[in-house]
Amino acid sequence: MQVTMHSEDHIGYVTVSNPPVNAIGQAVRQGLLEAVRWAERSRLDRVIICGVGGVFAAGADAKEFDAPPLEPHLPEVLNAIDESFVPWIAAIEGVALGGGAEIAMACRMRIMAPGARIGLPEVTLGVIPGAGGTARLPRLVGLQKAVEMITMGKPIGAQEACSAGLIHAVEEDPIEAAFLVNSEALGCIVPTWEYHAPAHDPDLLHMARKKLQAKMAGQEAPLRALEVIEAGLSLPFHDALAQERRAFLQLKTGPQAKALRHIFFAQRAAKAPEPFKGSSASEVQHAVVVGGGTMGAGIAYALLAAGLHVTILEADAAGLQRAEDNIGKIIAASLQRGMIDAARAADHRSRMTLSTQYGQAATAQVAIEAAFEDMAVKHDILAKLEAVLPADAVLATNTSYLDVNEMAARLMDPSRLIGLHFFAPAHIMKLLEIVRAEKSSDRAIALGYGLAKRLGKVPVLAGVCDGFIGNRILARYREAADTVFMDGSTPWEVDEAMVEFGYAMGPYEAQDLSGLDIAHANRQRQAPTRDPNRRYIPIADRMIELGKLGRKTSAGWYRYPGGGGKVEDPIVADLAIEEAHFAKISRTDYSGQEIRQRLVLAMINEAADILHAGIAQSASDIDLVTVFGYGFPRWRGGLMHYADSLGVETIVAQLEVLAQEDPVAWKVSPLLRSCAKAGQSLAEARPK
Ligand code: 3H9
Repeated sequence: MQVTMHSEDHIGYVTVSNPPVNAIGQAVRQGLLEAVRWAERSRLDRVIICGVGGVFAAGADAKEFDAPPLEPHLPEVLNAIDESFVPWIAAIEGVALGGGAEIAMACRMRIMAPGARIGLPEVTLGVIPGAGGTARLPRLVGLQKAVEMITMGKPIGAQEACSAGLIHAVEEDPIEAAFLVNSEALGCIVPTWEYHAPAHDPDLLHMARKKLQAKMAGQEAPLRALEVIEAGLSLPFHDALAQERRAFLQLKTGPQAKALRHIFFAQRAAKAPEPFKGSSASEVQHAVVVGGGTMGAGIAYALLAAGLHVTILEADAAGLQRAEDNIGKIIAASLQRGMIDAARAADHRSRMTLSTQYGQAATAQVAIEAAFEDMAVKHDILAKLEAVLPADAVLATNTSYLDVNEMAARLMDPSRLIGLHFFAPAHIMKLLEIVRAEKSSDRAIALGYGLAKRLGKVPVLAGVCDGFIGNRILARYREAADTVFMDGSTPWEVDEAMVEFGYAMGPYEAQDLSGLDIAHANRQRQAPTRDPNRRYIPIADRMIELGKLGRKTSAGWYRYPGGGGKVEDPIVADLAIEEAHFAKISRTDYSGQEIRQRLVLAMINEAADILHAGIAQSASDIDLVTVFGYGFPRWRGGLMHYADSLGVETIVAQLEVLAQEDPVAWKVSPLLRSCAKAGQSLAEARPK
């Protein structure tokens, strides 16, 4: 039974029981409808509805969204609650999200526990509220707040909900408080559907539309939600519901909703697979981070925030000072943004030790090396760590590109080394690539997964290769961008094309942010092993000669006069013209569509090779990497999901056309070919 009911002294208690989050599927809807009839038949004074497990309800069961909707539909269930002569009170603990919030809004009264959250996050799943949210919320909180909550999808806390008029009270024990509500007072509250809709406000709606067009470009649901709210203002309540429902059903089966559901469930499925389950990471009390630069400081902060004792090792006093400053800046920024309070900041500091003495690492259960990308430096650090840490402690390297097998080979016990590849800023970015070297033990990998869980990261297992999963795809993306640039475009045209695709910024602006010197160092490292038949684009090297290293030098692919906003730089555009001239290339004009096609195909082709070689375990892992580490638009579902939406056969055909231009760069991945031949999607493909 997913909805249970009982009564005591004319008060009905209805409990939604579908753990862990009380998602509202068909059985819950049916149970609620029966509860309405039961309460009316029993002539109850009131019904108090809550959820089991300290959660009210996380919304409609998104697992049902791929199938046609089954009766009873949530809008009719909620109308029955709203229109019933027995008043319902929502006693909200944990979360009331999406359909959960819509149930609460159909109740006559809402009481929330102090730590609970309520919201309509449907747009984050590519849909809009489909059970009256766009009609009931504006009636309860006014147009401005409703537009903000529905189009941005961000839940709010109990106090804010109370101030906004969405709920009636904040109480430690909402069920007890609902029991104590005076019957007469309850009887005076007007059912939500009888409230008047707020007045139409063209200026407010215009501003909201402009904001969404800028902030959520490309995404259908937020703008659609706005249209539905607006149209609903001038319609009778039930007509407003009907037009909302039509839009919800249409979006639910559309590509963006499918893509967002895919990422939602892929993220939740990113857990330790069988041999790596049962990690001892929960026992990790003390972690070591070697190197307090930007990366090391971010990692250290993430570990501190997870409650660990953290020792940061640096080479000398200057290094220690830099580490302290870097971590201090993160703590200050977290304080400023209200993410932590002063007590928590003090607690973080109390668990942090800065030292140049490796002896301080002697009690640690895990050490993460986050030093300079130089193999000799890494060997030296890992050897020192191995000498002082307990024999069963796990060693990890945060290298972005270097060979983890080579690092392991110098250790006395290579099985204890794994890669833990964090992404900058490491305390914020969700992705964690767990790199399995040839000799990494299952136990060490399991600890990586366990640590990811404690840190709230999305773990993805990667094999050893240059750049692992993410940076290897990134290298191909940049190579394709440079080729397009040299052969006819400008960096700003390339960036614009990719922003139109859905990236927050294009490859050139992003590189300006991270610094051109890092990619340069990589190119130099790769030079001896580079395929001599592969075309090499020298423009980025010219940028280094000119001292254009990105934002840090106020000039990179763009200029940043006075450290401010970006400005196109004709000198940079001229570099491509010069290099094309030297290489005797006649340049072509690429359309935005052609640019996008080349850059995205290059990534898909490389990702297919990565999957084929077993560097990634599944297409869905690559989706997580691209979305959570590299800004691939979430609403496209990640790189491989997007590829499947294009169709593998189409991709192969398009790559074959490009291969006529350059058979080396556009050599079709064998995995793509075999999938096309077998009529298989990339989601179904597994490493060879
Ligand atoms: C909607 O409501 C539409 C309506 O307007 C109209 C209807 C007509 N469905 O995240 P967690 C699963 S749209 C199915 O790891 P947490 C999740 O997959 C919906 N399953 O826990 C996982 O399963 P597993 C609007 C769901 O504590 C387990 O629950 N609502 C759903 O970190 C635990 O989840 C939303 O968008 C769902 N709706 O976070 C809210 N939600 O154990 C979406 C969760 O097998 N949910 N699961 O891996 C969330 O934001 C978070 O899950 C929540 C808990 C904050 C609730």
